[in-house]
Amino acid sequence: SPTIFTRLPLLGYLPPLMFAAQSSPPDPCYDENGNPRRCIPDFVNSAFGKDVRVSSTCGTPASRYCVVTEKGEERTRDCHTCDAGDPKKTHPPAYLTDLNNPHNLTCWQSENYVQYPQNVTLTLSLGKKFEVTYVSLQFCSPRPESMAIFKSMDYGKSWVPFQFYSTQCKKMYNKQNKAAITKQNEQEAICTDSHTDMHPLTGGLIAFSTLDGRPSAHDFDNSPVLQDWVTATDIKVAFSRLHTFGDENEDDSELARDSYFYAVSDLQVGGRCKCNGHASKCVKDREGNLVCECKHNTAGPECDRCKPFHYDRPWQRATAREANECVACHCNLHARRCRFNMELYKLSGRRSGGVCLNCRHNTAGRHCHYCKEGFFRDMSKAISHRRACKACDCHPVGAAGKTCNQTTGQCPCKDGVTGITCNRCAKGYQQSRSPIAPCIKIPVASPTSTYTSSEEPLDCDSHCKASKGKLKINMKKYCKKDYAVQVHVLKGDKAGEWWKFTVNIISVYKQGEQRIRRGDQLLWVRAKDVACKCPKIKLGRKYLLLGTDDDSPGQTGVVADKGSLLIPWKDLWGRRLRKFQQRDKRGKC
Ligand SMILES: *[C@@H]1O[C@H](CO)[C@@H](O)[C@H](O)[C@H]1NC(C)=O
Ligand SMILES: *[C@@H]1O[C@H](CO)[C@@H](O)[C@H](O)[C@H]1NC(C)=O
Ligand SMILES: *[C@@H]1O[C@H](CO)[C@@H](O)[C@H](O)[C@H]1NC(C)=O
Ligand SMILES: [Ca+2]
Repeated sequence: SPTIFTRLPLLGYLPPLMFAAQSSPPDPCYDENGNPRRCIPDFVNSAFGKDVRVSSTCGTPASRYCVVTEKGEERTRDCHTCDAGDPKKTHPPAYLTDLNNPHNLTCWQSENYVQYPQNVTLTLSLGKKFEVTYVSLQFCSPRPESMAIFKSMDYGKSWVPFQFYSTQCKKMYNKQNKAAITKQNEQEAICTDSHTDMHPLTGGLIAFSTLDGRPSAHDFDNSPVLQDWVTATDIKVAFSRLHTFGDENEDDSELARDSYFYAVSDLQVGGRCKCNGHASKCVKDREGNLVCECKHNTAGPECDRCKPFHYDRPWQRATAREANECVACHCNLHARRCRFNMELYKLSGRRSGGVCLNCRHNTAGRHCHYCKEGFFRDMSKAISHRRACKACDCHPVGAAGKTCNQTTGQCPCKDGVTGITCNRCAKGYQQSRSPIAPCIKIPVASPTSTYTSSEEPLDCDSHCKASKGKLKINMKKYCKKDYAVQVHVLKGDKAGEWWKFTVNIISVYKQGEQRIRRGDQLLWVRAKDVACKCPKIKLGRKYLLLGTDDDSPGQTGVVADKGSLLIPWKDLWGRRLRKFQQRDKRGKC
């Protein structure tokens, strides 16, 4: 059965204690080592000083009322005036929640004879969620015959009953008298007639204790049902039926009716500002709303969620054993936002579920813990450094992709390309004009080198097939070619896919379409042909060259290819070639 307190703590009107400016009290939300621990706001009378909306107040216009007092067996009436305009005779609703001085009771009072089915309601808005431990009313009139206490958790939009009082529970509220509360119905309001004792006739108390008789009350920390049950933003008291001592029918005179009203000297709602164990006090915010001063990285009017960027694990109410503080996401200083992922949290063994959003400074990953594509780790800096990730800067032509090795920064280079960004040709390679193969192997048959290197293109045999056995000269070969000259090879330069030799033309034995003059000329040979040694060409040597007219890659010059004859010069060939020349002129070719 609900407890009826005979004495209640006088709460909520203590003058604030003055702390010396320099001695700030320790934060109850953290222990002496700075570790978070559960903290709760002080237990207060949350009704104190608040406005109560009432549906009936005497005094407008001024009216007479009489107080019944008992002297032994005899009841006498003591009559007064209620006058809203006279400060000495007024009984406004403010007297419900003013300072409760037992030596000078101030009472709110209703109009006379607001009898069933009329009712009188008192509505109190707490301004935010509180965890209510008790609701008490101290009466100046006799206690009502029937009354109900309701609570709202949504600022008065909807109401649920907290408790009923009646001598006729079934009839008034359709409730069984003193029904048992079990684990299955812990959020059930019960009805009781235990307040009906008539003594004292005035000054009686009705106090409803929200947790009394509820099975999980001893384990409140672990009972979301009861945590919810005691939560309220608003409290409403409805006086449904006056106590008329059974005499309303006998004596329906004005005199009798003047004694029938409700009067209350003190309405208390004892509880704590609801902060879920994450705040030790509630304060007014900028808009003047009462809010928890949240700690443990929580936020919201009731510290009922994690504050931004602290989503590494789910929000939880603090318990006596565990503060359950919200934990910041681990983003290595590269992200300002994150979200919680339940899957990852479960996978981590319920340790960490935060996922960083919008990693900055070119980082990527759940914790912004590696460099994004196209960037690599600068190991000389911590991962949390703003410049921990450097751009790969892979060369647009030399690299095979834009992504470099995360640790070394090495870009993927195309064949023959080297350098961390793939910006150089490797040793033994030369730049080409091809974006596909920007560096090609320098022909090993380089005229400037000796023929020692065995590295030559793999397909030289087939490449050079047609030019085998061409070291002899005869009329037939002479006739097939467009030109025949004696050359002295002076110099050779690589030019892309070509070799550009400077040669001195000593003699001209045959002319093609292009006029070949004696003197210094350019001789063009494809790099591939040079690399395969067909023709085999060395600087400083003299050769007999027989070739065909071909467009040279330069503006001028002679072209030789694998089909050309390039034969080391022998002096005896001078006469033979003159003969071929004569025969040619006679049309023998
Ligand atoms: C009692 O309280 C009322 C209202 O606060 C005040 O006006 C009055 O002076 C008080 N009387 C005494 C005797 O303190
Ligand atoms: C009070 O009575 C009115 C009708 O007079 C009814 O509509 C209302 O629901 C009652 N309030 C409560 C809280 O019982
Ligand atoms: C990056 O380079 C390091 C060191 O050379 C090597 O061990 C690692 O496998 C490379 N990573 C990738 C993805 O190639
Ligand atoms: Ca009062």
